[in-house]
Amino acid sequence: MDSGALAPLDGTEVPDSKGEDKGDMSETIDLRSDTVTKPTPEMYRAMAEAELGDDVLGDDPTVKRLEELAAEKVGKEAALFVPSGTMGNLVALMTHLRPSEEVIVEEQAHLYLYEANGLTAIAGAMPRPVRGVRGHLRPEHILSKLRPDNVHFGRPRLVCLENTANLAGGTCLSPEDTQAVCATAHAHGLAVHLDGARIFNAAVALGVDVRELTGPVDSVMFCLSKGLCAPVGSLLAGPADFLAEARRNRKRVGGGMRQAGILAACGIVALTRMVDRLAEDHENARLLAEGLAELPGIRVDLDTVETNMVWFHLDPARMDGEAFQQACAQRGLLLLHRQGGRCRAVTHHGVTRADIERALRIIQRLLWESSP
Ligand code: TLP
Repeated sequence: MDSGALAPLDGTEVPDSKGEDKGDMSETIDLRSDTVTKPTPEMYRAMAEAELGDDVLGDDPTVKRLEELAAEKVGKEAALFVPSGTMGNLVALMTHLRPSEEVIVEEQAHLYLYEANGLTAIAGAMPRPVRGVRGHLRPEHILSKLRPDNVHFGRPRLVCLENTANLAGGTCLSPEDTQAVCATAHAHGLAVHLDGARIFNAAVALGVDVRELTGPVDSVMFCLSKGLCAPVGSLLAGPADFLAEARRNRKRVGGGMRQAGILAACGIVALTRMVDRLAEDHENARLLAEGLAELPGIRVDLDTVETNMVWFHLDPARMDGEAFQQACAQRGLLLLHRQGGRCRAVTHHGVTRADIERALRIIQRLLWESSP
């Protein structure tokens, strides 16, 4: 990184704000999530030109093209366009499980903690959470949750993976580890669903074809509306008979859309044009993480910064997390404080290297001003 961007603070220096972090709010830097990305100009053109039909009647050619393209990209027989990642996961759970069956899931998984309990409330499943390694399940975690067949127990049916693992820092699960955990699950009669909301970030970071990460799983959900910049939409992919049933479950939860080709058109641009550039987001996240690691009162585990997320810890003795989030926002920097000083910043298409350098200056100055 540019060494001038962030001079070390020894407690006596006043960081050079160059005016950017005081009053110039013309450009807000939004690091709350990659979900804030807007459609690209090419997407707007694709929307305007999309051929449309009623997709619930099977008539929308653009949705069909997107579903075929998506299935091919992740190496599955079929795919289904759904409005959100949450619905994609929910429909997958409804299709894999009957009520009361058990799901082995990492204890910080998004579909366990951040999807309003659709897992239990709608799919009727029983979660069996287990702490993994940097957000990922290994074969031994699956084995630790298996119990002998007994009238007292529900039946284990499904393992859920998440790649990248959001709450663990955006960490990747490698092809080898995916293979190993799926082999163990399958050997014990369990299916595997992958929440691959950011699976293309993982593929780009690991330098592998995404099929190496999706091949071993039975179903995969991935999002178009995060780093890939589409305004709306996710895909659920898997075997054709599974997808036929999933289509019925999507209808059941109100996810049948009509002229959805207008959205699918953006999805086609997302999948064909926006994947390779994710590497830029990963570089910016690294720059941010390394800069933050130099600041007093902030801890970052640099080993977890593998993709476009930076989770960091702000020492509450230095500054309260909520106050930090608000003060950053007042200076034109949006990021998220979760709890207890745990904060998240996510890089994406709308954020440049210069934005990251400015973000670091804003935080540096804020911490300097709040120092005792
Ligand atoms: N995650 C959002 C928030 O819900 C936290 C974000 O800003 O990161 N799986 C994973 C791993 C996700 O991170 C998300 C969204 C989803 C599923 C759900 O996708 P959507 O928002 O499309 O329902």
